[in-house]
Amino acid sequence: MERTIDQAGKVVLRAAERDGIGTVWDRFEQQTPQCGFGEMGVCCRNCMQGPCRIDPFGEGASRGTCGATADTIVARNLARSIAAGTAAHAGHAKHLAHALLKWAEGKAPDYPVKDGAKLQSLAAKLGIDTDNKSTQELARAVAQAALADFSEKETPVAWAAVNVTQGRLEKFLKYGVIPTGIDAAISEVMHRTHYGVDADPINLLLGGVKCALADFAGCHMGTDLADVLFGTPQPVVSRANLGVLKQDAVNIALHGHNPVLSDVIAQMASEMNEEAVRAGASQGLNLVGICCTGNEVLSRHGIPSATHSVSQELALLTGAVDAMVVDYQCIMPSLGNLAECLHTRLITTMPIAKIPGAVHLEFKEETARKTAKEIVRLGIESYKNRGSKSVNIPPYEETSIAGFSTEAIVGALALLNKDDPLALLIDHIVNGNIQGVCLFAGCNNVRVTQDLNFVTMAKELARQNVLLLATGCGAGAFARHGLLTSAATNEYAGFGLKLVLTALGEAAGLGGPLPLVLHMGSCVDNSRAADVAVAVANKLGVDLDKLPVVASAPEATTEKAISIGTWAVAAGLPTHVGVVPPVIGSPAVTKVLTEDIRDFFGGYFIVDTDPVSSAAKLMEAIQARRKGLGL
Ligand code: SF4
Ligand code: MSK
Repeated sequence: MERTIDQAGKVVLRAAERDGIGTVWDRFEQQTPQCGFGEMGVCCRNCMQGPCRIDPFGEGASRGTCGATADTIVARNLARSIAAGTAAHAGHAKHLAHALLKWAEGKAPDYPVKDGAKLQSLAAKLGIDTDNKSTQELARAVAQAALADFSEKETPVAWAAVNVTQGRLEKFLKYGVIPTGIDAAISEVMHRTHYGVDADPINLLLGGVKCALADFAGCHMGTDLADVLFGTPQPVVSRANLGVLKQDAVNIALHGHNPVLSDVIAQMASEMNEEAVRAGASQGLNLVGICCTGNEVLSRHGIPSATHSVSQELALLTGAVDAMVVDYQCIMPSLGNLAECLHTRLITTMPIAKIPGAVHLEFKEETARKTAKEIVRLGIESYKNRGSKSVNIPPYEETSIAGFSTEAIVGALALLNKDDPLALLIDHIVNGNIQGVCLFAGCNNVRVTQDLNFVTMAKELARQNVLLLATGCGAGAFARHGLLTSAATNEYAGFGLKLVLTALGEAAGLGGPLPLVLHMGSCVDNSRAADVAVAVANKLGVDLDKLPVVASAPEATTEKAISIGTWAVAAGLPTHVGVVPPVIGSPAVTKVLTEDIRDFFGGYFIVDTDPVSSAAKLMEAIQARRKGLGL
């Protein structure tokens, strides 16, 4: 299997092979063949009588030592994955809530509210009285409301309840899946999957859905609070791929997730450029992004993205990265070894995420700018150590237009219909210029030729006039292949889609269409796509499960992707996954996820590893929804 279709990645991989340096792809090969029990989800380690494994072919054990069946074990494992994904998104959101609260209390002066209008509208949405309140008072009230959403309470998690349609909320209440605390939902999953608690697979799956809705709340809170603190993204033109690294610059890669760290470093960069030049870097300081941190700083500062997800090691292997600064999530431990072999300083910053081989510089909101300065200085020092060592920067980079927040999309629509922006989108869906909407999300996965599924599916769907949105490392895949550009719209969009994107792009002064794929941000920013769908549903007076809107994670990897996929299904969307998740050891659970769950929520999983037939299945789902609406 080819490792990647990305030209830049191929160049660095060839060099790594020549030099005998192993990467994620080599380590994956060493792992194969992987354990079939694990792959099918029928291995249980939830107590010390285990590990137990069920023979899915009926020739060996059909129950674990305690009597758990394959159905119970698969459902328990899935619920635990959702809880882990939720914990990650929720941890990210909680971190932002603390930063906002500390600023409101005068303890973190480096985090002034940047988008006061968003703070106002967010407070109003949460039912907080905004009259005669200063920005500090409102910030404190919103941060307290956010933190209150984590523990168990009598009422639903606010960020889940206020961000869905009334119909969805009623459905969630009916099935008992509305969470009453984000952390409480995570802890409930850990409790019910402990030895000897919940054994009913359907009940366990509903517990997983409840936790996934806590994940939705965490994602939405993460987006909202980041916008309040750092500004709501607006379209920005930048570049993407390893070619954005510069030979004669101090290259500092920002990797991980939370803008609490990366945005402050981005704010400091211009102040420290001279220092880099004085250290001998004629091109000064060059910040680049990796993974979702890359998406955050791209959307708000136009900082170019070097790479994402499965190819993160390749950035270091260019030899041009002087420092890589990380916070948490999706950071491969292998970066520590690589950094030790190169001149690169890998800098960890969070007490919960230390990596052997890295230097740890703890980042605290109270002293954010000071620590950011120290971090950048480490990068400058490291550049001096690079000396005359040769670098291998592949000459590949693409233009990428990002920053399509919900507000930016509505703003673009308002250029053509200022009184009723959404009506324009709905008209084009009704007249068929836009057949439907597909949100691409999630990571790259070493099991899939990097970017192949994303790119193939996007081209297939665009040709059939599907409006494409993207977040996370998926958006990065599109960036690497030039699909976040007007040129891509001209080349790949069907007639109707091109018509709409051209009218919008020209009204926005782009001199051409909007990009083929609208980059909405990082993985928490899937909430932005949900907001667009909820607004359209409310305007049409139908629930989300009636809309011709689908989602896809064609190269999913992380537990976060599992939680997002689950809330997308609960929101009523047909949701494609291009990697077989570890559930097929239970035909019953597999059937619930791909068929029966539709009777509960309207959404369902489509699992297909072939990008062409996957696109066809999503198109089929879109057509069925259109038919249901009488279109
Ligand atoms: Fe085995 Fe049951 Fe323990 Fe799981 S919980 S390891 S199935 S005995
Ligand atoms: S970083 S969760 S590899 S999208 Fe959000 Fe990328 Fe997936 Fe991590």
